[in-house]
Amino acid sequence: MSSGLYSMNKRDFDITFDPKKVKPYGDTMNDGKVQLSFTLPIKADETAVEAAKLYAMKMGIEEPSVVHMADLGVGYSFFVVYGSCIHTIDVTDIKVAKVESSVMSMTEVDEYIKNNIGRKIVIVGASTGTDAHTVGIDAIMNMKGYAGHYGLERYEMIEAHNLGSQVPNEEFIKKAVELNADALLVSQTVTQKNVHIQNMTNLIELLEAEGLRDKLLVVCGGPRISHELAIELGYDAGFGAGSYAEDVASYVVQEMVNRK
Ligand code: B12
Repeated sequence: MSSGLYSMNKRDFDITFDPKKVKPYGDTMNDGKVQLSFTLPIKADETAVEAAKLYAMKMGIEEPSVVHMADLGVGYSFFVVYGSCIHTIDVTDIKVAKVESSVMSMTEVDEYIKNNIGRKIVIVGASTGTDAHTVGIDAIMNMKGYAGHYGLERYEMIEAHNLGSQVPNEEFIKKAVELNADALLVSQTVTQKNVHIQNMTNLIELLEAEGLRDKLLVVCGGPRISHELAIELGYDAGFGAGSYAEDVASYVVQEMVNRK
């Protein structure tokens, strides 16, 4: 009799990982267990519990149980639902557009600039449009950095200018010209009603109209930003959640040298 997690035996489906049919993992392989939360615009009572289960079933959750319901007032209720998801995915066929540069440390980036560019580079960043979220752009630019990764202001060979939040695109461009920027960093957090798409597109259009687009590297970042979206919107690169200053610094300096 065979034993062990990866052995093939009569309980195969329960224990065998198949990259073409991946399901969430709860406490056994392929049990499909997920926990999700959502709000329904109905008052919190027994009917609402049934409504939440019904909705979960429509999302492909088998045997849903409402493990938490909270009355949000004025006819809204919040749910946490637990159950088994029936859907599977094939992970062998996934293609992800990603930034093509090798990540260097802060010291390596400074050395790379000295050896390959020979002058300080200028990076201007902001959270633009109506976006008031500053923590993301600060994480990338501020001297003290984020999660143990120093921000661009700390780099010896980078002159970093953080303009803060709610910076209109016109003002951002004006400042970039004044400072003779090599790269612009745009942070976008709020994506409600695709406001980030309009704002990010507007920046590219303004840069193109002023004949500046090809003279600058334009990079964006934020929790809902992907490299794929960035390219689609006319940016050079995009960085999502969990990026650090050295990721974007490495990209910018290598790309500047590639384009020389
Ligand atoms: C703090 C916060 C606020 C604060 C912001 C204060 C400040 N000074 O920044 C305040 C209270 C002002 C606020 C307001 C609002 N907020 Co708010 N906020 C948050 C919260 C709790 C944390 C965001 C944060 O600081 N994250 C930490 C940083 C470090 O992470 P990050 O931004 O992802 O940054 C990393 C990467 O994305 C990347 N990155 C980010 N930018 C860039 C740029 C470049 C160039 C690069 C390379 C990388 C990069 O690097 C960073 C480090 O790894 C989130 C919820 C959450 N828990 O995430 C909601 C959240 C972002 N807010 C949200 C909303 C809806 C709002 C409001 C519209 C609410 C309202 N109805 O008024 C307003 C919008 C105001 C405005 N005009 O922008 C939503 C956004 C939903 C969406 N996707 O649209 C969230 C997700 C909450 C939610 N679940 O609904 N918010």
